Amino acid sequence: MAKEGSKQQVLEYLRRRPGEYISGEELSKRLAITRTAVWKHVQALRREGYQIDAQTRRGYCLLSAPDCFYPEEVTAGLKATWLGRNLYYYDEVGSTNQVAKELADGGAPEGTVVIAEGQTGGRGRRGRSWVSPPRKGIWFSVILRPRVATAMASQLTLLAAVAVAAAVRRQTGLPPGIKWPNDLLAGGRKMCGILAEIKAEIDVLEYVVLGIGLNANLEVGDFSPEVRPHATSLYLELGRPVERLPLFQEMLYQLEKWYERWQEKGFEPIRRAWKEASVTLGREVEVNTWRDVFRGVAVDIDAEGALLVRGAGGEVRRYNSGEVSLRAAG
Ligand code: BT5
Repeated sequence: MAKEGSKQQVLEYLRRRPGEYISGEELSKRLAITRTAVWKHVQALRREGYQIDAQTRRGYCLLSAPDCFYPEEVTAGLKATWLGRNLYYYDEVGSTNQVAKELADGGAPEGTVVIAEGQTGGRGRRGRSWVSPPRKGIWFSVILRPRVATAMASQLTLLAAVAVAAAVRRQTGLPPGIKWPNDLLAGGRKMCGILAEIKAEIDVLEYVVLGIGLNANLEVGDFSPEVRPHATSLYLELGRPVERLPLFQEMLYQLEKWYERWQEKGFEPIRRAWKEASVTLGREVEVNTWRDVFRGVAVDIDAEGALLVRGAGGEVRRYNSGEVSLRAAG
């Protein structure tokens, strides 16, 4: 029977010589398998979405790879050195955050990433759900194990927002706006959400699972009717589909870079980048917490990442968490 490992090897050989034909004979010799086995692997790769040309005399040539997150596709050309190297790929899961939490409980190392083409039970904060249709978005979770006080975990949400915004800008040219604490917006609509879940002792973090959902190629009909008026995607904003794989690779790279920066230099560089991309500061906002509702102007985020809101009477309140709605400008 054709082994899975040699299928990967066939792919690696084809990938190493892009645009060139490699004969079935050469492949069978190099991999010590029969030419029939080579042919079976090529057929299997085609079923996975690889376009491979086969010509009687010349052999095989890789024409294109599918736009999906097979680990071998993600790691080929990944600039991140540790984040995303340990990668779990699923065609479909309930929630990548749930899978990542189970892996983290089982001791998975820092930098482990779980990605799925689609989620059947994608989650937002406070039990809300996240629309995650197959192959349309980038739905993934990262396990981090920073040795910091539990109170600092909320900074990771802002860090992720900064990193994802940078990746989107670099790959597509579109600069998303960040709405405190966890949304990326384009044209005033939500394009990306971030869900940080932690496991901690009273004062020390054990791990953080950072769940990130980016609407890449969703069309209007992919959103549920309730979400539709407030949501958008890169496809809808740019008017063309985006390649998800390079975008995902850039997100992993930016997350690694910003995380390392945070560990070396603390929150200040993130605070600066966050403020530059913010669409919250200077705006009239309404903050909802489990305690109360407060209206005022969002004036700043402080050295810990908390939002500072000045009310009509001049009183400034500080929020570590909460729901913020932007009120009409003016
Ligand atoms: C969030 O929650 O924005 C966090 C979303 C995190 C999703 C990722 S995907 C990978 C990982 N695995 C998971 O299971 N989750 C994470 P929140 O701020 O509570 O916003 C949720 C609200 O956004 C919903 O109540 C809807 O109104 C809206 N919404 C749902 N799906 C959306 C989508 N695809 N695009 C834009 N808005 C959406």
